[in-house]
Amino acid sequence: MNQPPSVPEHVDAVVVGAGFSGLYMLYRLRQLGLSAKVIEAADDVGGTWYWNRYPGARCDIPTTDYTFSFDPELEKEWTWSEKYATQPEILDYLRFVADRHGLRSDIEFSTAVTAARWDEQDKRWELSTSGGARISCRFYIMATGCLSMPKQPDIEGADRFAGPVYFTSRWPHEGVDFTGQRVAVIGTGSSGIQSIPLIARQASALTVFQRTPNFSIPARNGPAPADRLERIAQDRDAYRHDARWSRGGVPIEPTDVLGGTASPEVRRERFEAAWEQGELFGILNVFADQGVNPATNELVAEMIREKIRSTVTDPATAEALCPKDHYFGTKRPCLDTGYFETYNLPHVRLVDLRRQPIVSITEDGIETADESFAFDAIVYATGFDAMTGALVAVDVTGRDGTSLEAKWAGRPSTYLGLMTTGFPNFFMLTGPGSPSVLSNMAVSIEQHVDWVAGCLKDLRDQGLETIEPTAVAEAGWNQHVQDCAAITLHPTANSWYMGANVPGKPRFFLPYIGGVDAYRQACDDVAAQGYLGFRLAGPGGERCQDGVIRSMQPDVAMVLEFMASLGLPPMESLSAEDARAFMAAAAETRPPGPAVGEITDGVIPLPAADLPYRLYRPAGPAEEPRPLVVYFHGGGWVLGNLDSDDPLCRDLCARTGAVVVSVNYRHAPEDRFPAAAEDAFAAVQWAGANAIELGGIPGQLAVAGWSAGANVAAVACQLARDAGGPAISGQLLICPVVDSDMTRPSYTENGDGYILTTPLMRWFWDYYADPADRTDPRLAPLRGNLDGLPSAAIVTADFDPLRDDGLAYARALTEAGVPVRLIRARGHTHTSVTMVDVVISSAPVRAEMAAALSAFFPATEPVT
Ligand code: N01
Repeated sequence: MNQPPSVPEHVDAVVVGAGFSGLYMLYRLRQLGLSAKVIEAADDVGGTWYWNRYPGARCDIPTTDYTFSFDPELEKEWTWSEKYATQPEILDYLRFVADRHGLRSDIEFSTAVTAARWDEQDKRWELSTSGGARISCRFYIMATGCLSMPKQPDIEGADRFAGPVYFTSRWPHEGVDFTGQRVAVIGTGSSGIQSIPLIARQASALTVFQRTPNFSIPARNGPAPADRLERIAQDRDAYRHDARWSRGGVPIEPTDVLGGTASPEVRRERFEAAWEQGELFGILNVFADQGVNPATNELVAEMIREKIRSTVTDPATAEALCPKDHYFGTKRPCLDTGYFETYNLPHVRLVDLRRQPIVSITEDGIETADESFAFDAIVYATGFDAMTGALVAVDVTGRDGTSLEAKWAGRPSTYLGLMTTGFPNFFMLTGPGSPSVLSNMAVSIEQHVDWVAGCLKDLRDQGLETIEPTAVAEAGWNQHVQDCAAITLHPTANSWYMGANVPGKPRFFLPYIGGVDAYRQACDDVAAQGYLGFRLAGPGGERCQDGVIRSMQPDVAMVLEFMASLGLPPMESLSAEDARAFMAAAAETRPPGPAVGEITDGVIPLPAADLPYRLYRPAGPAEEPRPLVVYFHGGGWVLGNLDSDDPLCRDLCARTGAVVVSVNYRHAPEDRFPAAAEDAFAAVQWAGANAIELGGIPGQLAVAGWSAGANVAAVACQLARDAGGPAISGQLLICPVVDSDMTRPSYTENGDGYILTTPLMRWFWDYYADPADRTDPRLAPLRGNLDGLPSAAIVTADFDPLRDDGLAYARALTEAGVPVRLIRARGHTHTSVTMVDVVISSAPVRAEMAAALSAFFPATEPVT
């Protein structure tokens, strides 16, 4: 073995990998005038397209889109021959790009980087290569691809087979002739599904070992689609721009058709159109909610299963090929050419490993629980250690002597999928936490390379040498990546997106699912904000503007964007009447909330006024008494009624199993302070006195409310204590108003843009109460006597002007000795916590509210 030379070669940047990303990175580094070297393990360029040469290998994004856009001349000179080009053609393309830009001279082939160590003294990376060389560089850039580290066979006896063994991901360059052979293929992901029909053409007998059936649609390959070619020809720049600002990196119009509300005809029509089109983003866009709503997802899934059943003639084989254990799209769907038809051939057999698992690979074949099979060759199409495998394969040691592998042992952690704390000047192209594999890789690669190149230029221009994310920024981004995934069905699947295909790998959703467009915006925002969340240092000084680039829940952001797009006048510019009419119209269009056992309306007869109420009884025997919750709706003492908070009341009822009585108290301006407060207390007294008639358990009475409803609920608790009853078990205060002091920071930080605004709060106050009354504890319960109040659960939302009201009340109650459970609605607004079945990310917050309510009644079990 070569001894490492004592003096390392010095360059500005080393790029590992000469695939799509490495080639473009080199091009941009040269443009910046930086010295750069690419280290590539293969003996040619191509990356994934160099290695994956199995029969039938193609891309699954139309090649018109799966292409570089940085060089318009390149686009003129290269024409793709097919809609989905084959692996040899894509490899030729990458060779063409490398030659056209003279990139090869800076690429060292047949060499791997084996170790990389950050030298804190010199602020440089020192790399060791398989050839024994040492290279010192300022910037170390991994362009190693997301699906480049083959998963090792995890099957008993895998090394025992005496015949030839092939991996789709490391296919022999000279090809394989299976003519007349008995062949086994293990694995039915994209690689298996693409290669099986072609292997079947040669093999005398082909046996496919399937552990999980996969969704696949016909690719309908052929000439590049004429409409797309025309759009590109007409205005290439506009087309590429649209791709960059699309959700997936291919310009398509996202549908707003929901599966549940579309007619059967529309459903069928949309599905068949996507089926005919044969494109990944088409079949993922049949319905707007198929990625988040199980019922809608099942509509698409079942239509695909119907296609499988109508294609495969043997019903048992067809059924075994129908995916049923994961939602459509949560594992990468495949595009195929004659895959399901292949099972109609007499020499092709499917072995369902769920029914007869592999016991062992043997010397001459495969033994399952039921049978022994003899084979001449075995093909493994068993996938990759995706997204992290290639990164941790190199022994990368960061600033504190920590290895990347050790840092990521619990889970991969990145800022923007580009960098990771503790590893200065170390960039990952399309790393975990970026859209990467969920997008058109060509678009995502260019975006990453452009961002890194822009960053390196900014560093140089500002006399800075190092860049590294902060722990705060990185944790915030990791959280955002998981928040985006959590509102989808993706985390439910045992997919390689989740790291679930590799035994022992931590289970985390690896790519960023918020969209190429949203992601690009986040990266641009980070740079525009002086590299928010990065620590930068060098002769030009040291600076760090720490922070989190996205802390709002993604579906909350979507709702706000939608609201902004409507261009509505501010609520406070309307009359109370018009504002009520608007609220009523908005309530018409939202989902109803969960079903409950029974809903009845009634009237509470009070001396001052009859108050309408709505009673929600949970499912179960009507005669069985339940805890009782008196609920007060939100609306600033001006708006709201029994309908306005109906979904929330259903949700609380269904989750807690309590009887919920929602009371419509009197409103301003018709009835100003203290009408609402007095009504609330009177309603609680009435409920306490009529608990049995209402189906409640005497002595198990809680109050709850949202916003101004939480205000009157809190006031009712104080009045009940002063009056010596009724006994209240607990108070659930959701984003409460507790004080008239509007100088707390949240009124400024969150004063505008989150539906409830500071001006709107003023409008509410002015309608409800004279300034002279606003320190009265029946209006500002924070100013009241807090001793001896019932236990409280207080919900505060991060993006709520009232956030600090809730926090102040929680603090004050605690100081007064009242048990308080603080529920932080992370990333939420004042309204989003109540948006049942609209804002999916608010469901866990409501689950916590329900748990807190249930805990007020120790004898009852929460309904799960
Ligand atoms: O790998 P996979 P792939 N015993 O992980 C099975 C991209 N790609 O190479 O699902 C038995 O998807 C495993 O079963 P299960 C594309 O993004 C794109 O096919 O884990 N079976 C599964 O069926 C794709 O998603 C293109 O239960 C075992 C299969 O092997 C990604 O690469 C083409 C097993 C692996 O499927 C990976 O695709 C090719 C075991 N021990 C790839 N271990 C296109 O552009 C694993 N399996 C079209």
